[in-house]
Amino acid sequence: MGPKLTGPFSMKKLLTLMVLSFFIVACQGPTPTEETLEDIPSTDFAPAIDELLTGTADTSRDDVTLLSSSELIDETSYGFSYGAESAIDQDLSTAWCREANDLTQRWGIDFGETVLAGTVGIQTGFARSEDIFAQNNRVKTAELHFDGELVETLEFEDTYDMQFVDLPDWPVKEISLYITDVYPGSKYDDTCLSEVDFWSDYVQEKDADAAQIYYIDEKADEAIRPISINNLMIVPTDSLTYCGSFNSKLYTKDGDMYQSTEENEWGYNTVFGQNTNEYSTTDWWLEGGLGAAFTAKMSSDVTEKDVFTIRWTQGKLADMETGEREWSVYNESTAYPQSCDDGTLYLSMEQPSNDLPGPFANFEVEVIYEDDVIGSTSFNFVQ
Ligand SMILES: [Ca+2]
Repeated sequence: MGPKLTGPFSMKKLLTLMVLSFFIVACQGPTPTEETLEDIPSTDFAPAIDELLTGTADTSRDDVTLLSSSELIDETSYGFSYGAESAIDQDLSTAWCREANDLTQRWGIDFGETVLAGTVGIQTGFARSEDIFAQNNRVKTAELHFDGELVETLEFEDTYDMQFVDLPDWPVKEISLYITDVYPGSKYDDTCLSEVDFWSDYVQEKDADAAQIYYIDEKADEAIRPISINNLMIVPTDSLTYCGSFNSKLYTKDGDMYQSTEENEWGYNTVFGQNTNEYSTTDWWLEGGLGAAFTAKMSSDVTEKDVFTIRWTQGKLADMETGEREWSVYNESTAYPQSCDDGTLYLSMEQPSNDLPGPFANFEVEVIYEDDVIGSTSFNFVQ
């Protein structure tokens, strides 16, 4: 049985076996048992440092030092991190991304000890999804450096699959990749590396499918995604027809529908929200408490699996003189986007029918994704 270089105990075994070899050659004596070998002090036979190599699997991801020439700054409010550590977190949705004007384009790792690096699995772009991958640059060629010396130039295929490279079988403490060419993104000029993985089982087994399955099963649901919504509106339920479209000539009153007029019998015009915190005066009239629905067109990054929370708030008129209102949340519900024939996604939900606020109540709807309010709209009555 050969030494398996997987930990301190194995190291001991390695030493043990080296000692064993020495004795077999030098002494021609009987083969010692494992128990007697354990008693032999190893200090007399200390091997050179390079003979104490461990595989990178013995080196914790937490103990390595990462090096990068630059890191893209996230200028959105979504919370992306493009740091070098995003390339070793077993998560295809995160990536090290260099600044666009970075000419060095280096990502490196210092293991803190001399190792045999074995196989590395590289996801050559921003791999949160295949679409995002294609929209951003993918690494085409990169110089591989061992401890500051050029080893070879790696050439990658333009594929979403994780690609595997058998690294040279010699001791190394610090490995760097210098990106020298890319396949251009269809939409963006960002160059990213989602993974440079020395550790995972699927890397050792060179199994790109397993890498993908691990991502989908363990990480994809938690991925930060740039979810946004537009055309967020509150409309009368009766007017809502299909996938966010509605009949703009109808309004509701006492459960009946009417053709809209510029001014209803009480002299109210309707105001309802369109986009966040914006209002537009239209022909609509919506009786407080009856059949309000909201509808929102979702960004292309949303899927039917995304879960949103819809929070309805009412602001009852507390003081007719001052117009002061009392705001309170009266419902929160879970909602999923619906897929429409034209390929778009819509999110819509009718106002819950219980505990309806009466006339002269304002409404507000907030759309919440992973605890963040990502959009809101409201309507009120104007006298
Ligand atoms: Ca990652």
